Amino acid sequence: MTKTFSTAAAQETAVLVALIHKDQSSLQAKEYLEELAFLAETSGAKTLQTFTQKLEKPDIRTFIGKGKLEEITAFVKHHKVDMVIFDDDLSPSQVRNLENTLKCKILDRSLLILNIFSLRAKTAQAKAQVELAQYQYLLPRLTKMWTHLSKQKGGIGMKGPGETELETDRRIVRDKIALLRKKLDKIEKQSITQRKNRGKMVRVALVGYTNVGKSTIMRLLSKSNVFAENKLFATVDSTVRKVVINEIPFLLTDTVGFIRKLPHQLVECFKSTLDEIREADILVHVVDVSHEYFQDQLEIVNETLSEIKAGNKPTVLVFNKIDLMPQKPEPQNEDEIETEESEEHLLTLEKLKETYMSKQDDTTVFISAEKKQNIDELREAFFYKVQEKHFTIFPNYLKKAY
Ligand SMILES: Nc1nc2c(ncn2[C@@H]2O[C@H](COP(=O)(O)OP(=O)(O)OP(=O)(O)O)[C@@H](O)[C@H]2O)c(=O)[nH]1
Ligand SMILES: [Mg+2]
Repeated sequence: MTKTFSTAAAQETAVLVALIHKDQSSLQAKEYLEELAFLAETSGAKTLQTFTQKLEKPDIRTFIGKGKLEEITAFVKHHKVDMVIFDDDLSPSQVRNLENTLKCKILDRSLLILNIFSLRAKTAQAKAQVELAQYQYLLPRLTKMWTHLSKQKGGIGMKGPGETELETDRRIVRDKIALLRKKLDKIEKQSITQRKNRGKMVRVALVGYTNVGKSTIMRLLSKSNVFAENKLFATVDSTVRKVVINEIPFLLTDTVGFIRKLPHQLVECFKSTLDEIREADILVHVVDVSHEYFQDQLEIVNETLSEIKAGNKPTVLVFNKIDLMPQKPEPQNEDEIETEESEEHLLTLEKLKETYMSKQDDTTVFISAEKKQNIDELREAFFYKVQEKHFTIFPNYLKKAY
């Protein structure tokens, strides 16, 4: 299993590792590693090789077994690999032991995600939130060995707080955490006031897995210049815009994307950003229907929404990127018999529409934000959902047709 991505001159190199066990099939491990490679790429690292190992449970000392570790060590040495990234969280002692053997940077999925967030955060609030999460991640790992290695190696996973603080003791990190908490409390108070000042307007939040097209939809509907790109976590700060559809105004919020195994430190630190979702009247759950594992992503988003107590809200389910779906083949001539292959094609858009539109209670729309397909239907769905809520806030308001 080798994955190669476009190379830049001084790009750091990475090797990825995942386990296969009773709760994680080889197919899932493959899927997670593909995503981990995308995370590494977003961070600026080139994946040279991926390794998997069947193990009932992670080795308490080195996460992977002895033989596999030897195999990876030989690869790392031969290719002068900069870092080994594990798909699951490692304990501080596992990191130490692995560093001793592999003699390169050891990262786990959480650290990689934290690193991307720290590169992306723009507002003072997002910056402080990420910094707090990084310090909390760091605190239990603050050991002499880690300090020693981190001082030698810069780059991915070693930036942000810690580079100098690592040399000092835990108390300084704890003080930093307390300070950041205070700073965040202050910002939080300001944003609560801001949110109150927004008046009674209906509030809609775009939610979904990372890279599904939330910001692209935001840009389309609010005609604003929200940042979108084909990388994970393009958005980590939430943006609010006023949108008017058929004379009904509402507030639309673009939010941070979700991902599986989202570091718990981040969820906790992003509380106020997630409040935008919790306090929304309506959720617009965006799904990248062209993604091989979109159903898993949909479930992960639903689980995360429940975890942050934002499940059970009126929702518009938007299946985006339909332009990337295989189309139903046009029959060449009338007598053409359906082959197995064309049957398979039927599991495309048509089948999906049938399944989801009949099954879900929520409003479901299939669009392409990029190619502007079905956008009228999207506006209509927004309009009816917003109107319902608007009606409860302003009872004298007369219902309109779209
Ligand atoms: N082909 C195609 N690409 C799309 C569509 N919608 C968005 N994209 C692309 O998908 C990528 C991600 O879009 P974003 O709008 O940044 O996605 P996001 O959900 O905001 O992502 P995060 O902020 O990272 O969570 C970008 O490269 C978009 O151009 C679509 O309908 N079709
Ligand atoms: Mg975005």
